[in-house]
Amino acid sequence: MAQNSRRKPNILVTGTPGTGKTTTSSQLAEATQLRHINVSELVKEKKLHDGYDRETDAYVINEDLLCDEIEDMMEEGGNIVDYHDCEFFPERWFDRVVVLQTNNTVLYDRLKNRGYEEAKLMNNIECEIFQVLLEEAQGSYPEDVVMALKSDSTDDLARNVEALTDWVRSWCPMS
Ligand code: DAT
Repeated sequence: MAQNSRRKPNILVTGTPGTGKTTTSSQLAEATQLRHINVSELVKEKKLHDGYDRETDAYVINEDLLCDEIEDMMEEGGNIVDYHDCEFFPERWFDRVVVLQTNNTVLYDRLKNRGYEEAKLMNNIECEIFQVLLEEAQGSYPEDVVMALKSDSTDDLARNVEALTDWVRSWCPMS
């Protein structure tokens, strides 16, 4: 199915863990009635993984199984996909790729509160400092599709949800 045959847009919300993907996606889904696909939850629930990796303290996602699982929904449109990796999805799936970014000190506190141990915490802070997700998104999707949004405060959160809601409402299938 061609990209512009979707009746509603698909949005990828990506960023380092803790930048606010799930919070932003769920508020955006509520405001727009788009479907929130929390990839980490889906992978666990439907066992779309190749086991648990103790070293990274995370499931080893099976990208093919995941893409097969959500393909029909993505072709139909109207999805907000929430995940900290963005490189393996088909480029044609997304009309907008949002990269959330958070100040290091703020992110450190959020991940500490989440109970991350030091090595995992520092890995993620480094990932944020080097803007890894932004570079990956820019390397995987067209320039005009990718946007970086600051997600430090609840004001940022409200502003981002509002701006994205406006974008969804003005999105036109033939654009
Ligand atoms: P992610 O899905 O990127 O891992 P999250 O949505 O679970 O992040 O948010 C992590 C924590 O930070 C959670 O307690 C909610 C809070 N949070 C997220 N975005 C925020 C923002 N813009 N301002 C203040 N707190 C935020």
